Amino acid sequence: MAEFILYETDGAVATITINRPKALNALNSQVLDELDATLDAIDLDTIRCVILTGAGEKSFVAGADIGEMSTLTKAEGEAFGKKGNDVFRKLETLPVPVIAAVNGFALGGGCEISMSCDIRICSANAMFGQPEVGLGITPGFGGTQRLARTVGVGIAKQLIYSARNIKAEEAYRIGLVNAVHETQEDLMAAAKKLAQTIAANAPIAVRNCKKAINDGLQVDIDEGLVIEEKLFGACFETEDQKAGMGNFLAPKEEKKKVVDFQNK
Ligand code: DAK
Repeated sequence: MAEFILYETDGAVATITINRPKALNALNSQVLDELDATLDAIDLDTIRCVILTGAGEKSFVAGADIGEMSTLTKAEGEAFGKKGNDVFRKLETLPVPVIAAVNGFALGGGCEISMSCDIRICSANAMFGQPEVGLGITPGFGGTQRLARTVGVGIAKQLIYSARNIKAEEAYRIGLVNAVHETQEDLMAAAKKLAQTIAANAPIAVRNCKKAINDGLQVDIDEGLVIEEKLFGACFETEDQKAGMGNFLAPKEEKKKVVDFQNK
Protein backbone atom coordinates (compact mmCIF):
# COMPACT_ATOMS: atom_id res chain seq x y z
CA MET A 1 0.00 0.00 0.00
CA ALA A 2 1.54 3.30 -1.09
CA GLU A 3 1.97 5.98 1.59
CA PHE A 4 2.33 9.00 -0.69
CA ILE A 5 0.36 8.10 -3.81
CA LEU A 6 -3.41 7.77 -4.15
CA TYR A 7 -4.82 5.93 -7.15
CA GLU A 8 -8.50 6.03 -8.08
CA THR A 9 -10.37 4.98 -11.19
CA ASP A 10 -13.69 6.07 -12.61
CA GLY A 11 -14.48 3.99 -15.68
CA ALA A 12 -11.69 4.50 -18.20
CA VAL A 13 -10.16 7.47 -16.32
CA ALA A 14 -7.56 7.05 -13.57
CA THR A 15 -6.51 9.78 -11.15
CA ILE A 16 -3.09 9.69 -9.50
CA THR A 17 -2.71 12.06 -6.54
CA ILE A 18 0.71 12.83 -5.07
CA ASN A 19 -0.22 12.80 -1.41
CA ARG A 20 2.42 14.37 0.79
CA PRO A 21 0.69 17.65 1.63
CA LYS A 22 2.76 18.37 4.79
CA ALA A 23 5.77 18.90 2.51
CA LEU A 24 3.65 20.48 -0.25
CA ASN A 25 3.91 17.15 -2.15
CA ALA A 26 7.68 17.49 -2.59
CA LEU A 27 9.22 14.54 -4.40
CA ASN A 28 11.49 12.41 -2.24
CA SER A 29 12.83 8.98 -3.25
CA GLN A 30 9.85 7.20 -1.71
CA VAL A 31 7.34 9.33 -3.65
CA LEU A 32 9.26 8.64 -6.86
CA ASP A 33 9.41 4.87 -6.15
CA GLU A 34 5.70 4.74 -5.36
CA LEU A 35 4.82 6.77 -8.44
CA ASP A 36 6.93 4.41 -10.54
CA ALA A 37 5.12 1.35 -9.12
CA THR A 38 1.73 3.04 -9.64
CA LEU A 39 2.48 3.73 -13.30
CA ASP A 40 3.56 0.10 -13.79
CA ALA A 41 0.31 -1.13 -12.24
CA ILE A 42 -2.08 0.85 -14.48
CA ASP A 43 -4.41 -1.54 -16.27
CA LEU A 44 -4.02 -0.34 -19.84
CA ASP A 45 -6.82 -2.64 -21.05
CA THR A 46 -9.34 -0.42 -19.26
CA ILE A 47 -7.66 2.93 -18.53
CA ARG A 48 -7.65 5.32 -21.48
CA CYS A 49 -6.60 8.59 -19.83
CA VAL A 50 -4.82 9.52 -16.58
CA ILE A 51 -5.06 12.68 -14.46
CA LEU A 52 -2.09 13.63 -12.25
CA THR A 53 -2.69 16.07 -9.40
CA GLY A 54 -1.48 17.00 -5.90
CA ALA A 55 -3.20 16.54 -2.54
CA GLY A 56 -4.43 19.60 -0.64
CA GLU A 57 -5.35 23.05 -1.87
CA LYS A 58 -1.98 24.72 -1.94
CA SER A 59 0.41 22.69 -3.99
CA PHE A 60 0.68 20.41 -6.99
CA VAL A 61 4.34 19.53 -6.32
CA ALA A 62 6.73 22.03 -4.65
CA GLY A 63 9.76 20.40 -6.26
CA ALA A 64 12.24 17.71 -5.44
CA ASP A 65 12.70 17.26 -1.69
CA ILE A 66 15.32 19.85 -0.74
CA GLY A 67 15.97 18.21 2.65
CA GLU A 68 16.78 14.88 1.04
CA MET A 69 18.84 16.51 -1.72
CA SER A 70 20.86 18.84 0.50
CA THR A 71 23.40 16.24 1.64
CA LEU A 72 23.81 14.31 -1.60
CA THR A 73 27.25 13.55 -2.95
CA LYS A 74 27.94 13.87 -6.69
CA ALA A 75 27.24 10.16 -7.22
CA GLU A 76 24.10 10.23 -5.08
CA GLY A 77 22.92 13.37 -6.90
CA GLU A 78 23.29 11.60 -10.22
CA ALA A 79 21.44 8.55 -8.91
CA PHE A 80 18.60 10.74 -7.58
CA GLY A 81 18.46 12.62 -10.89
CA LYS A 82 18.31 9.31 -12.78
CA LYS A 83 15.51 8.01 -10.56
CA GLY A 84 13.46 11.14 -11.26
CA ASN A 85 14.29 11.16 -14.96
CA ASP A 86 13.31 7.50 -15.34
CA VAL A 87 9.93 8.01 -13.65
CA PHE A 88 9.22 11.23 -15.56
CA ARG A 89 10.12 9.51 -18.84
CA LYS A 90 7.82 6.62 -17.94
CA LEU A 91 5.03 9.16 -17.43
CA GLU A 92 5.86 10.91 -20.70
CA THR A 93 5.86 7.66 -22.67
CA LEU A 94 2.91 6.06 -20.88
CA PRO A 95 0.84 4.72 -23.78
CA VAL A 96 -2.26 6.70 -22.75
CA PRO A 97 -2.47 10.50 -22.36
CA VAL A 98 -1.79 12.11 -18.99
CA ILE A 99 -3.37 15.42 -17.96
CA ALA A 100 -1.58 17.40 -15.23
CA ALA A 101 -4.20 19.16 -13.11
CA VAL A 102 -1.92 21.72 -11.45
CA ASN A 103 -3.59 22.85 -8.23
CA GLY A 104 -1.01 25.23 -6.74
CA PHE A 105 2.81 25.30 -6.61
CA ALA A 106 4.54 23.58 -9.53
CA LEU A 107 8.13 24.53 -8.78
CA GLY A 108 11.35 22.83 -9.83
CA GLY A 109 10.60 19.12 -10.08
CA GLY A 110 6.89 20.05 -9.85
CA CYS A 111 7.05 22.14 -13.01
CA GLU A 112 9.16 19.39 -14.59
CA ILE A 113 6.73 16.58 -13.77
CA SER A 114 3.86 18.65 -15.20
CA MET A 115 5.87 19.02 -18.42
CA SER A 116 6.23 15.24 -18.64
CA CYS A 117 2.46 15.09 -18.94
CA ASP A 118 0.70 15.50 -22.29
CA ILE A 119 -1.56 18.39 -21.27
CA ARG A 120 -1.39 20.92 -18.43
CA ILE A 121 -4.36 22.78 -17.00
CA CYS A 122 -4.29 24.66 -13.71
CA SER A 123 -6.25 26.51 -11.05
CA ALA A 124 -5.92 30.28 -10.60
CA ASN A 125 -3.63 29.84 -7.55
CA ALA A 126 -1.07 27.84 -9.53
CA MET A 127 2.51 29.04 -9.65
CA PHE A 128 5.16 27.68 -11.99
CA GLY A 129 8.91 28.09 -11.96
CA GLN A 130 12.37 26.56 -12.09
CA PRO A 131 14.05 28.05 -8.99
CA GLU A 132 17.06 25.72 -9.10
CA VAL A 133 19.81 28.24 -9.92
CA GLY A 134 18.88 30.03 -6.69
CA LEU A 135 19.67 26.77 -4.88
CA GLY A 136 23.00 26.29 -6.63
CA ILE A 137 21.89 23.56 -9.01
CA THR A 138 20.52 23.18 -12.51
CA PRO A 139 17.01 21.85 -13.15
CA GLY A 140 17.65 18.13 -12.78
CA PHE A 141 14.47 16.37 -13.86
CA GLY A 142 14.43 17.46 -17.49
CA GLY A 143 13.52 21.14 -17.02
CA THR A 144 16.25 22.49 -19.31
CA GLN A 145 15.01 20.18 -22.06
CA ARG A 146 11.23 20.17 -21.69
CA LEU A 147 10.66 23.86 -20.84
CA ALA A 148 12.52 24.92 -23.99
CA ARG A 149 10.50 22.46 -26.04
CA THR A 150 7.22 23.58 -24.46
CA VAL A 151 7.47 27.39 -24.40
CA GLY A 152 10.41 28.06 -26.74
CA VAL A 153 14.08 28.67 -26.08
CA GLY A 154 14.00 32.41 -25.29
CA ILE A 155 11.29 32.28 -22.63
CA ALA A 156 12.69 29.05 -21.17
CA LYS A 157 16.16 30.57 -20.79
CA GLN A 158 14.76 33.70 -19.16
CA LEU A 159 12.70 31.69 -16.66
CA ILE A 160 15.51 29.26 -15.82
CA TYR A 161 18.34 31.85 -15.57
CA SER A 162 16.26 34.27 -13.49
CA ALA A 163 14.66 31.58 -11.27
CA ARG A 164 11.50 33.71 -11.38
CA ASN A 165 8.20 32.04 -10.52
CA ILE A 166 5.19 32.89 -12.64
CA LYS A 167 1.49 32.94 -11.88
CA ALA A 168 -1.21 30.99 -13.70
CA GLU A 169 -2.14 33.77 -16.13
CA GLU A 170 1.44 34.21 -17.31
CA ALA A 171 1.83 30.44 -17.64
CA TYR A 172 -1.26 30.51 -19.84
CA ARG A 173 0.08 33.42 -21.91
CA ILE A 174 3.37 31.64 -22.68
CA GLY A 175 1.64 28.35 -23.50
CA LEU A 176 2.84 26.40 -20.49
CA VAL A 177 -0.78 25.59 -19.57
CA ASN A 178 -3.77 25.17 -21.86
CA ALA A 179 -6.36 26.66 -19.50
CA VAL A 180 -6.76 28.32 -16.10
CA HIS A 181 -9.76 27.42 -13.92
CA GLU A 182 -10.93 29.62 -11.06
CA THR A 183 -11.02 27.04 -8.26
CA GLN A 184 -9.57 23.60 -7.58
CA GLU A 185 -13.08 22.16 -7.85
CA ASP A 186 -13.49 23.71 -11.32
CA LEU A 187 -10.03 22.43 -12.24
CA MET A 188 -10.78 18.83 -11.29
CA ALA A 189 -14.17 18.94 -13.02
CA ALA A 190 -12.51 20.25 -16.19
CA ALA A 191 -9.75 17.64 -15.98
CA LYS A 192 -12.31 14.84 -15.63
CA LYS A 193 -14.42 16.17 -18.49
CA LEU A 194 -11.39 16.42 -20.76
CA ALA A 195 -10.19 12.95 -19.71
CA GLN A 196 -13.62 11.47 -20.42
CA THR A 197 -13.72 13.16 -23.84
CA ILE A 198 -10.33 11.66 -24.67
CA ALA A 199 -11.34 8.26 -23.26
CA ALA A 200 -14.46 8.17 -25.48
CA ASN A 201 -12.37 8.34 -28.66
CA ALA A 202 -10.80 5.32 -30.33
CA PRO A 203 -8.13 4.35 -27.76
CA ILE A 204 -5.60 2.79 -30.12
CA ALA A 205 -5.83 5.84 -32.40
CA VAL A 206 -5.32 8.16 -29.41
CA ARG A 207 -2.28 6.14 -28.28
CA ASN A 208 -0.86 6.20 -31.78
CA CYS A 209 -1.31 10.00 -31.91
CA LYS A 210 0.62 10.35 -28.65
CA LYS A 211 3.42 8.17 -29.95
CA ALA A 212 3.53 9.94 -33.32
CA ILE A 213 3.74 13.39 -31.69
CA ASN A 214 6.31 12.38 -29.07
CA ASP A 215 8.53 10.33 -31.37
CA GLY A 216 8.16 12.82 -34.23
CA LEU A 217 9.47 15.65 -32.05
CA GLN A 218 12.80 13.83 -31.69
CA VAL A 219 13.53 13.58 -35.43
CA ASP A 220 13.41 15.72 -38.57
CA ILE A 221 10.15 16.28 -40.46
CA ASP A 222 10.77 13.58 -43.09
CA GLU A 223 11.42 10.93 -40.47
CA GLY A 224 8.51 12.26 -38.45
CA LEU A 225 6.14 11.82 -41.37
CA VAL A 226 7.31 8.21 -41.77
CA ILE A 227 6.54 7.63 -38.08
CA GLU A 228 3.07 9.08 -38.69
CA GLU A 229 2.49 6.93 -41.80
CA LYS A 230 3.33 3.73 -39.90
CA LEU A 231 1.08 4.56 -36.96
CA PHE A 232 -1.70 5.68 -39.33
CA GLY A 233 -1.39 2.40 -41.23
CA ALA A 234 -1.53 0.39 -38.02
CA CYS A 235 -4.99 1.83 -37.27
CA PHE A 236 -6.37 -0.06 -40.26
CA GLU A 237 -5.73 -3.33 -38.46
CA THR A 238 -8.09 -2.32 -35.66
CA GLU A 239 -11.77 -3.07 -35.17
CA ASP A 240 -12.21 0.46 -33.86
CA GLN A 241 -11.26 1.93 -37.26
CA LYS A 242 -13.91 -0.25 -38.87
CA ALA A 243 -16.47 0.74 -36.25
CA GLY A 244 -15.65 4.47 -36.52
CA MET A 245 -15.67 4.70 -40.30
CA GLY A 246 -18.55 2.21 -40.56
CA ASN A 247 -20.66 4.43 -38.34
CA PHE A 248 -19.81 7.52 -40.39
CA LEU A 249 -20.89 5.77 -43.58
CA ALA A 250 -24.02 4.14 -42.10
CA PRO A 251 -27.46 5.32 -43.20
CA LYS A 252 -28.71 8.24 -41.09
CA GLU A 253 -31.23 6.18 -39.14
CA GLU A 254 -28.56 3.66 -38.09
CA LYS A 255 -25.89 6.20 -37.15
CA LYS A 256 -24.86 6.25 -33.48
CA LYS A 257 -24.02 9.58 -31.82
CA VAL A 258 -21.25 7.92 -29.87
CA VAL A 259 -19.33 4.90 -31.15
CA ASP A 260 -18.62 2.35 -28.46
CA PHE A 261 -14.93 1.84 -29.21
CA GLN A 262 -13.63 -1.49 -27.91
CA ASN A 263 -9.88 -0.81 -27.71
CA LYS A 264 -9.32 -3.55 -30.26
N1 DAK B 1 11.33 20.05 -0.41
C1 DAK B 1 11.11 19.71 0.89
N2 DAK B 1 10.19 20.28 1.66
C2 DAK B 1 9.48 21.29 1.14
C3 DAK B 1 9.65 21.71 -0.21
C4 DAK B 1 10.63 21.04 -1.01
N3 DAK B 1 10.86 21.34 -2.28
N4 DAK B 1 8.80 22.73 -0.43
C5 DAK B 1 8.11 22.92 0.71
N5 DAK B 1 8.50 22.06 1.65
C6 DAK B 1 8.02 21.93 3.03
C7 DAK B 1 8.55 23.08 3.89
O1 DAK B 1 9.86 22.77 4.35
C8 DAK B 1 7.55 23.08 5.02
O2 DAK B 1 7.82 22.01 5.90
P1 DAK B 1 7.72 22.21 7.52
O3 DAK B 1 8.65 23.31 7.84
O4 DAK B 1 6.26 22.56 7.74
O5 DAK B 1 8.11 20.87 8.07
C9 DAK B 1 6.24 22.75 4.31
O6 DAK B 1 6.63 22.12 3.07
C10 DAK B 1 5.42 23.96 3.98
O7 DAK B 1 6.25 24.88 3.27
P2 DAK B 1 6.38 26.43 3.66
O8 DAK B 1 6.15 26.63 5.13
O9 DAK B 1 7.64 26.92 3.08
O10 DAK B 1 5.12 27.02 2.88
P3 DAK B 1 4.97 28.50 2.27
O11 DAK B 1 3.54 28.59 1.82
O12 DAK B 1 5.49 29.52 3.20
O13 DAK B 1 5.90 28.51 0.97
C11 DAK B 1 6.79 27.63 -1.09
C12 DAK B 1 5.59 27.69 -0.11
C13 DAK B 1 6.48 26.59 -2.17
C14 DAK B 1 6.97 29.01 -1.79
C15 DAK B 1 8.08 27.29 -0.32
O14 DAK B 1 7.82 26.10 0.45
C16 DAK B 1 9.22 27.00 -1.20
O15 DAK B 1 9.85 27.89 -1.75
N6 DAK B 1 9.52 25.68 -1.37
C17 DAK B 1 10.66 25.26 -2.18
C18 DAK B 1 10.34 25.43 -3.64
C19 DAK B 1 11.50 25.08 -4.48
O16 DAK B 1 12.56 25.75 -4.48
N7 DAK B 1 11.32 24.02 -5.22
C20 DAK B 1 12.33 23.57 -6.13
C21 DAK B 1 13.16 22.55 -5.45
S1 DAK B 1 14.56 22.19 -6.42
C22 DAK B 1 18.38 16.86 -9.65
C23 DAK B 1 17.12 16.34 -9.60
C24 DAK B 1 16.07 17.14 -9.37
C25 DAK B 1 16.20 18.47 -9.14
C26 DAK B 1 17.45 18.99 -9.17
C27 DAK B 1 18.53 18.20 -9.44
N8 DAK B 1 19.47 16.01 -9.86
C28 DAK B 1 19.88 15.18 -8.79
C29 DAK B 1 20.17 15.96 -11.11
C30 DAK B 1 15.08 19.25 -8.82
C31 DAK B 1 15.21 20.29 -7.98
C32 DAK B 1 14.08 20.96 -7.41
O17 DAK B 1 12.93 20.63 -7.57
